[in-house]
Amino acid sequence: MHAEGGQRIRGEAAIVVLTGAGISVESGLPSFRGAGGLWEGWRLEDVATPEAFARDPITVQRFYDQRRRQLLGEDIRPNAAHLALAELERRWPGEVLIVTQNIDDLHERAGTRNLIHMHGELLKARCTACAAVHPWRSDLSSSHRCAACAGQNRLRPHVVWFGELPLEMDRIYDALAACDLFLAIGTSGQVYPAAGFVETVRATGQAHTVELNLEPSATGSLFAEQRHGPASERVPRFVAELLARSGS
Ligand code: BJW
Repeated sequence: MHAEGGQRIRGEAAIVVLTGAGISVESGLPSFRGAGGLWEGWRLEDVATPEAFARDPITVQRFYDQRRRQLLGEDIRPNAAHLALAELERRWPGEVLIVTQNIDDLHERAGTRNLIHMHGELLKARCTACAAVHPWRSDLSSSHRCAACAGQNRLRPHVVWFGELPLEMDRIYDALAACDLFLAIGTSGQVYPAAGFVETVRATGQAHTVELNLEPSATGSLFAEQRHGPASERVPRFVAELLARSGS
């Protein structure tokens, strides 16, 4: 760990970890941007905005149906990076909060408990009439009814599209203001407000900031420390260093 920031990180330190699509790539789920990314073959405006859903709900539902089926496939499981973060939460004496932009459930499957899905969850559906949120593991269609209000053709994926407010922002900003270590893992730094978290943390002047990503992200230069390489290698190594430091 970088000497300057690392020295401040003791066992009681509060840690906030932001994760993005890159942490799930080695589990078999594609990231959004770049070659082979999810947006290849789809136009962002056609699948990830409320306007797109209003205009063409069938196409949007199909995009999320495909991803839900993929996520529930037998070959998809948490990788060493998800497991290392769950171990960090179990063993670290201070507070550890994972804030994920991902809508998959791989952090939960790895055993993480203190978790915020700021962009929602693929395995849930939300009623556009009464706002009830339901667990959902199958395809979504206009024939489904909301179990709470019985409205038909009202269910949408429980995800946050462009132009919508991410979830639990008050809790996230409170945690960012109070943390001693901020880690960003597998995110391109192109989507706000998550891309701005590193600046929020730096404004407090307290926390050490670390980026763990395959390559430098759009906001990489704002971090005090950067380590590049695949998450399944970088994250377990970083967590092992932290745990060794705390004596846990
Ligand atoms: C690896 C790896 C490996 C690969 N190991 N690493 C102009 C300026 C600023 C903001 C705006 C603006 N115009 C509009 C906005 C706001 C807009 C925005 O940011 N737009 C940008 C495009 C400019 N944001 C919003 O609208 C948000 N809402 C909002 O701002 O509300 C107002 C507000 C105000 C104040 C406070 C709070 C709110 C909502 C954003 C919703 C984003 N939704 C999506 C879809 C969710 C559902 C779904 O999954 O389909 O969220 S878009 C998509 O991008 C998804 C992701 O969560 C998000 C971020 O992507 P991520 O995770 O970074 O993935 P990638 O693919 O981009 O990067 C992966 C990285 O991993 C890469 O760097 C790889 O190198 C790396 N990698 N393999 C380690 N093995």
